[in-house]
Amino acid sequence: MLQFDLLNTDPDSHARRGTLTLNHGVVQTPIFMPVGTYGTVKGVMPRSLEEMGAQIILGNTFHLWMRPGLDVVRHFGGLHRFEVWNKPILTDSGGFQVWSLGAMRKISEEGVKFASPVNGDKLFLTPEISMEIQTILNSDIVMQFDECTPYDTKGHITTEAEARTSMELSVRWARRCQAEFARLQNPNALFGIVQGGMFEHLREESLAQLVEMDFPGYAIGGVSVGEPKPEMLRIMAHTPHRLPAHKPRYLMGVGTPEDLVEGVAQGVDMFDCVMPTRNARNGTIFTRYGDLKIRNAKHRSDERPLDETCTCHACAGTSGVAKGAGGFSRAYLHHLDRCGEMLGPMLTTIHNLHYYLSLMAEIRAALEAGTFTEFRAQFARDRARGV
Ligand code: PRF
Ligand code: ZN
Repeated sequence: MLQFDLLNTDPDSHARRGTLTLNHGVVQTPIFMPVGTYGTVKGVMPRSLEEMGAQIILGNTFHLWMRPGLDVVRHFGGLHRFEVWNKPILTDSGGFQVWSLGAMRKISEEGVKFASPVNGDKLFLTPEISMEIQTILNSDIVMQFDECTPYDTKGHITTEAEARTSMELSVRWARRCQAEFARLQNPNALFGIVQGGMFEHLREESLAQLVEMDFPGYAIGGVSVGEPKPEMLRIMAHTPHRLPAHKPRYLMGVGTPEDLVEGVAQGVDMFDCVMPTRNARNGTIFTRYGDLKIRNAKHRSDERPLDETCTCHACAGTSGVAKGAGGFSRAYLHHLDRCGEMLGPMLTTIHNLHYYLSLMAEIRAALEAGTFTEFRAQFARDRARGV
């Protein structure tokens, strides 16, 4: 089940404010979805995710198929109870993850053959198997099995002919996914994924064929795969607003705070990216006033929080002792990082996710108030100010 209601649209851009009703709850859009590849958003407890306003999180078909395996997830009646997250879950199909394996795979019409990165076993993933796995996971949003067309392969930039062959395979796989999803009587929602590389006319062909199949929602794949930024922005400006207005649009694997604001302006409703979580673990912090690297020695004795306007556990404090005394200082987070203490990445992950989720909440508020244009200008000024 999936219902998408548009609350309002911005007259000066393609931005929309909506609600997405799924089997495990309602999601306010535009939304950012934290990534929980192995059934956990690394280092963050589900209750913290809820406290910071997460409404839907991701899981990965491929990883969960490897570990813990389908028998365990089936035993728990799906991923929600296993990972103790009762709100909506979206799972990626495995197409992108197999693509990330690089050399150890062979793609045919039928599917993808590859060696298990866990134990070397020979594995075969097909559109049908991806649908079976995602049905067992009981994800609220199931993604079609696709081939993510690379931007380049070892320096060879994908040609139009190669992008077409890949896009057409993804369309045929979309058809097989749709048939299998129906055969399995999956009660959730299946999204098609637009491919076509950096070629606008191929994107339009992909989109037209997927729209004909009448999916309840659509994703834009094959961006943020190593292409130069202007190329990504060109596809972001081209594809989203051409998708059906009354259905949700999901831009896969994007991006920076600037990319999210631009994506919303181009008509995107949903985003996911490892950037806030992965970068947090590497000590890169996103804030309203720009980004900072906590490893830098200049933070050694800096008493300020990461972001003075942030209300997250790291910046505003949570314990009785810290209350009123403010949150954790940059100096303390720098110290945790230098010592390799696990509280370091836990706090920076909470902060980065809180920032991304608050940014989306501010975008939604601006769309409701009819002030999205002003919001964009203020956002750009703030981010340029410096931390
Ligand atoms: N396809 C799938 N998952 C994805 C992508 C894709 O093209 C991308 C591209 N940025 C991220 N995740 N199935
Ligand atoms: Zn914070």
